[in-house]
Amino acid sequence: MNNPDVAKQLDVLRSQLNDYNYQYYVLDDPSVPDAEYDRLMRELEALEEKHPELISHDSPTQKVSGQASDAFTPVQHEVPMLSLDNAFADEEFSAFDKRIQDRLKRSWTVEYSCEPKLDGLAVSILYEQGLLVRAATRGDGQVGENITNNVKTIANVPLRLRGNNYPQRLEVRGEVFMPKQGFEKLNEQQKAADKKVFVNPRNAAAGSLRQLDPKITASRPLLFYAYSVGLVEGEVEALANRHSERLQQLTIWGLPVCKEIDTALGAQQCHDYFAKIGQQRDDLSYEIDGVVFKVNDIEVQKELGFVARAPRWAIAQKFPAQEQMTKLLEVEFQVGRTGAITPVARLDPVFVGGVTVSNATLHNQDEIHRLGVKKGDTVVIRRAGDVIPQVVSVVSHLRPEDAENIVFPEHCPVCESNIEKLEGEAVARCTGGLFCGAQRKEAMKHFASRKALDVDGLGDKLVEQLVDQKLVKGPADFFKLDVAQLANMERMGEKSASNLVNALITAKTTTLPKFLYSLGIREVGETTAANLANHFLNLEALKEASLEQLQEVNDVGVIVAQHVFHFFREQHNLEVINDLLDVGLNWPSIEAKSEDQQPLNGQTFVLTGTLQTMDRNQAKAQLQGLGAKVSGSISAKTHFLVAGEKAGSKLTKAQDLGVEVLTEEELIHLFTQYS
Ligand code: I6G
Repeated sequence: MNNPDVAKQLDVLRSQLNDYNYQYYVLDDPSVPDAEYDRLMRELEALEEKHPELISHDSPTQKVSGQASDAFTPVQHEVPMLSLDNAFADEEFSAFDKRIQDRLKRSWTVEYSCEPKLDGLAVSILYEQGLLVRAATRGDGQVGENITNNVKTIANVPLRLRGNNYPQRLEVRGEVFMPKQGFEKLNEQQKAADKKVFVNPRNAAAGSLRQLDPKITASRPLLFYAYSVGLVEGEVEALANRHSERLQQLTIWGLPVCKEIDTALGAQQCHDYFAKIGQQRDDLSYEIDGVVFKVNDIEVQKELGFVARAPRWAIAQKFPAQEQMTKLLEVEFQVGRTGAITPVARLDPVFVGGVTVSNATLHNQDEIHRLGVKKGDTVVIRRAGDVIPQVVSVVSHLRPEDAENIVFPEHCPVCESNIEKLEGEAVARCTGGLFCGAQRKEAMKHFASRKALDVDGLGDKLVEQLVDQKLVKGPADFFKLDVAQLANMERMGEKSASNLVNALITAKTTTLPKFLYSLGIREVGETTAANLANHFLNLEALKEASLEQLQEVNDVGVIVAQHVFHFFREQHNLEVINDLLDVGLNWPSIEAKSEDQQPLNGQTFVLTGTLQTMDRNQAKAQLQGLGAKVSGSISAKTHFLVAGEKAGSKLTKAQDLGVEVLTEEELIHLFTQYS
């Protein structure tokens, strides 16, 4: 091939790859699987290797190249990068809205652009004639640091703008961040490699961006969302005069913008937007710490101008902080239902994530070690959403001289049995089984809980009292309680006691899956209990099952099979079961499903990507109901892969192995066919 032909082929490949990248990152609508993208990329790399003289600066292969020669050298911002004023409540936002109206001496309903405030790092990216020529940190707002080669490696940052009507010089500003999932994965890798783990996605993003070697940045899952335009030169008229439309325009030029951005008329709609984003916060794929509201009309923005270092036309309304510092006073060791010993930090109460927190989990011994935490330390506590508060780090320079080591106990703090930690397991366990008061109490709570026997009115607090007062020793004892005994308990009266006795009578008739789940066999959750019941059909057959037979059940591997097998060989577990049958626990027998009720029997499915009309658990349950086995990983034995949106490596593997791939539509079709 002569050079003009190669140049043409390179052009085609580059433009195809740029299109795919744009569809994936900006439009959120990929048209080809990742494997196809990778294949084209390899083709481009090979061709460029043969013809290095034809490599262009904006070739997709150049994202992970470049030297760090100008890394961190100062960059003067031609238009200063300002900061934002903050509001911490709706009233403060309303006051801001009123200030705007007063200043403009007009009474009108202001239109705002509403944007989630991503918890990342502000950066400026300069495009000249459409080519990315420089990227810089915000720094002090006047002078930042050059991070061009690092920013070029960010997957969704275009090296060249799309189209041709962009201004000759265009500075785009936005946030570089690390999505939550990428952050979790990176920390797992760091842990496995005995490297430093990052405290939160923001720190991970900062650490990843400030690397002298851009290859390290390239290996980190960073993304960028544009939030405004800075310097503009030439063809200024190409820019819209509403901020929200400008953002829209940036996407047409190939720049990614956060999908949750919206506009609102007046303060009330802004309050509503803030509340809505607050509710969605935990489900967003990235961390945010508030919402930025900007007057949408650019002319009005100009009229309002700036005060000190912040614009008068924008404000950041913040959520309550999710991290706070406090003192770790003491560590207690809790014993769970399966004997797992969890160290719990008792804290000087602190207001974090919207509530007062006085306890936080330290997970296990390895975590205490990893954090290097001592009693008396000042620690950073994080509470996000409904997740149990965590100790995320130690503020080491505040360590007092009398800080004490945390000693993990060798004996159970409740029953004094030995504590054992199996090779390769992070969790240490009390070996006392149901002889341990703590394990018994937790097992009894589990038995009465909603997904198990679901006894109305038998909540955790009441179970605790009944166990503490030795009125119940095993679960069968619940059914022997009378109204007088129950009426004596705290916050109980004749009426609620009598209701509870009736609820216990009703609960005696249950189902085999619920009964199995209620026994609290290790690793046997709701789904496994249902699979065991549907496979063995009755309790006797399950009790007698061998390890091999147990492993024939959907989703039951060696470990679960061992737990089930050993459970039914422990005398005291058999006594618990017999006592329950003696007090009258019963369930209707399960009929074996006929062949045509199990049309997918013998077929193995794997689910991947995001499904639009159902969640993966629903799809899994439905497939299992039709007799299919649903596995977590692809192998030559897999019959079908159901690929939802953004299916990744599993899809590639399925294609490599020649496994049939079904779309969500085809899966739904399958369900309707058999319903
Ligand atoms: O620091 C910021 C974060 C997010 C911003 C910002 C933003 O918009 C979503 N917008 C402006 C105008 C400024 N800082 C100055």
